[in-house]
Amino acid sequence: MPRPDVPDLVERARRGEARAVARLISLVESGADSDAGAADLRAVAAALAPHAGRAHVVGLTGPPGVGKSTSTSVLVGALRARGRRVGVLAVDPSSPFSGGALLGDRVRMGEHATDDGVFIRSMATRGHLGGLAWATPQALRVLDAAGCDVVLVETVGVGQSEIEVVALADTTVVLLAPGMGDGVQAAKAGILEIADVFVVNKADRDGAAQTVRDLRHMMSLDGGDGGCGWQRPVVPTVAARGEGVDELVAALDAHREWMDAGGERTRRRLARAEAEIQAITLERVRARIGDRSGLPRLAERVVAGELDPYAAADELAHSVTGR
Ligand SMILES: Nc1nc2c(ncn2[C@@H]2O[C@H](COP(=O)(O)OP(=O)(O)O)[C@@H](O)[C@H]2O)c(=O)[nH]1
Ligand SMILES: [Mg+2]
Repeated sequence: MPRPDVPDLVERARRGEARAVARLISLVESGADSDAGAADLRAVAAALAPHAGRAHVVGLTGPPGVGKSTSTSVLVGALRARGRRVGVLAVDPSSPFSGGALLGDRVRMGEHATDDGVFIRSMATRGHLGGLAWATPQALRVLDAAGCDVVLVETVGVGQSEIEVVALADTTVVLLAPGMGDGVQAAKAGILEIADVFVVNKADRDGAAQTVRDLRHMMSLDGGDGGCGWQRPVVPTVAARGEGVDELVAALDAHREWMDAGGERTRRRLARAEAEIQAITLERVRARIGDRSGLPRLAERVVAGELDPYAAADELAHSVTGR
């Protein structure tokens, strides 16, 4: 297969050409598949570097079924109505598919499919450990460079992905619904700390008002801001009917303004870049250990009592870094 002309693709993506955007995201997704894929990924990363950093990246997380996809879809509508260009990344670490959309999401997003101010993409990890960690930031850069004002990242709120969405987003929205992941459960799951904005979706259901009160009470106990100066709002919504979406957009805009005013957005981006560099480096070290280190021989010497594991680690580190 001929190698893609990456600078040309980036140029076309910057003009908003949907096919070029899709192709670039495919390239970063397949970066782990082969040496050629890795070379393309690096070429894309290099070509995008000067063009990213403008979009407001909003992560939406929460338990399955809480209404993340529905909320994402109504947010797209509300943001488009304000004239903003919107990107959507649906990130599902458990999905066996890649490149294609999750069917439900595609159906719901159908109304936006013909709007050239919207780019929608589903991503999966294909079981690659840490796959999300490197592919998703690059996909975000593609959407950013393509002129998206806002990029919405929907992540299944289970296990590590909650943490990963924080590493990706400028603003993290945690969705809860009455009867599933109420305030107390959420506190146990450690989901409260990561939120910049809370949404209590399914506000048409019994118990929603109580969940909103519980959360607001919890926020008031720690001053609401975890000492950082941002009062974390709790927004009730009925995403299925589009209710509360204007309040949610207002909360997202307010958070972005607060971040820009105090330098928080830059701090978060620096932390994110550090995490990304670290992930890439660790991945590289791991690959070298697998490829051509003397690990099996070192293990034999540890088992034989000739070497302790710390000394063995020193030798291994020396052999993989060349220092
Ligand atoms: N009653 C009610 N149902 C909703 C609301 N928002 C979404 N749903 C429904 O909840 C189900 C799960 O929604 P979905 O957006 O797929 O959740 P996700 O798994 O978090 O992405 C769907 O059947 C939605 O139609 C809401 O505000 N009220
Ligand atoms: Mg969903």
